Amino acid sequence: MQHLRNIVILTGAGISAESGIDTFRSEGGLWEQHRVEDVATPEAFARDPDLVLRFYDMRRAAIQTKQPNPAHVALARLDREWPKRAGGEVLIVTQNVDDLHERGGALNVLHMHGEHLNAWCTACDARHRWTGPLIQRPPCPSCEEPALRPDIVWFGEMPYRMDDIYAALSEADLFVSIGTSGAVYPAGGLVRRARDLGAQTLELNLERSKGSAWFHETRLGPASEIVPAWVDELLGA
Ligand code: BJW
Repeated sequence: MQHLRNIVILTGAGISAESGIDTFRSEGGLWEQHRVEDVATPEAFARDPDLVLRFYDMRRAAIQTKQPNPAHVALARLDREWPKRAGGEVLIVTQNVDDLHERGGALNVLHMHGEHLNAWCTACDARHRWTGPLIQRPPCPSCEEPALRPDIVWFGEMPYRMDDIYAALSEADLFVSIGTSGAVYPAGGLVRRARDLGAQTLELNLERSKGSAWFHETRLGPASEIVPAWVDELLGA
């Protein structure tokens, strides 16, 4: 195998499941009988903004009561130690909108689907850290218009920083996917692109994902166990 330097890690809801945050496509993945696909769209927001704002207010409050688990902490350790060990870089590309990677200590985190703890002003385009509710239409701290929405990438919207993600993939020696079903694009297609560009590909998940055939290797189990074991292996512990 080629010398490993740069690692791109894609994470999904499965890495936060053992912190008590529901995944999207599990049994408990419904909210008031709505599928995520029916709430997380600009059309749903235009049709029934109170429903969508309540959904996100509830989840914004909930994630602040959750804690990072051993999988988040292990990736943070890899993020800090790998550059010293191998002279390469680690980039954690997360589909998750919680802040558990950061609270676990990770430094290089790219939130491709946005962040719960940000609000985006549709009047002046400013983004502000936001921990409270939006349902009462608070004014934007920059322009004072009551035009804040969750800073979340909804279906039909462009995920953030795709150019940076594709640039990192083109330099990657290893692409690792953790706790994602591969059901949502373009995230679900990153493994194929990474492989086409010559990276080794590894899947760590509870069960095989939709794109499982694209991975050179799959390891199955709960993230809190298999992620720390993989990081220990890589760092030679
Ligand atoms: C464990 C575990 C444990 C459990 N340990 N593992 C038809 C075909 C193809 C594409 C499309 C199509 N029609 C429309 C599209 C595009 C659309 C799309 O993909 N739709 C699909 C439904 C088909 N995508 C978009 O619209 C995106 N934008 C876009 O495409 O723009 C155009 C573009 C084109 C080309 C380049 C670039 C752009 C935007 C997608 C936005 C997604 N937003 C959401 C909601 C926001 C967050 C929120 O509200 O909270 O993001 S959807 C939701 O799904 C969320 C997640 O980030 C995302 C992915 O889910 P994830 O993380 O994979 O979770 P699950 O639940 O699916 O899987 C959990 C996994 O964990 C499972 O495998 C479990 O086994 C595992 N697990 N416990 C380890 N303990």
